[in-house]
Amino acid sequence: MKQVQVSLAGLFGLFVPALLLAQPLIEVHKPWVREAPPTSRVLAGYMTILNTGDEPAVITGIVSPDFDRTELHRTRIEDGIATMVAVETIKVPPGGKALLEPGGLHLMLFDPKRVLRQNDIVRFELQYAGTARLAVEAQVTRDAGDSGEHPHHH
Ligand SMILES: [Cu+2]
Repeated sequence: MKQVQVSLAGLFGLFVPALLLAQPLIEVHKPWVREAPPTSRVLAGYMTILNTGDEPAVITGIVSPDFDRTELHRTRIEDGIATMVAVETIKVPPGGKALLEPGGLHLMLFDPKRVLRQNDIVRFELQYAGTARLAVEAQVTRDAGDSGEHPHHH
């Protein structure tokens, strides 16, 4: 009897911390949206997504009040021609990062609900791990260097 109780306590001791760590921890660095002509119906967004947690993070998309529709895209170059394909998810391993940058992964932002000019702020929520969301503010700028930020190394 005594041995059973001890082993149950041992099980709980392992199980409870695992539950507490189950949520991935996501950070977004240098979010920006490329400035486009006022008549443009589609814009591109970029950022670095860091997973500082112990669990893999699966990014499933964004929701934004500033656009009718958004997708996750990847640019591919085949035979010297760049094409874009939609991707369902972006997976970020524990301790790893995903780079959303020109020529690679990016947010595709369709039908802006207002004219977005340089230095305007675009708001969106990054969706990951099923129901988790992270609020992000991205500056509209000509290129990443315009934001005056540099990558942080820790
Ligand atoms: Cu695209």
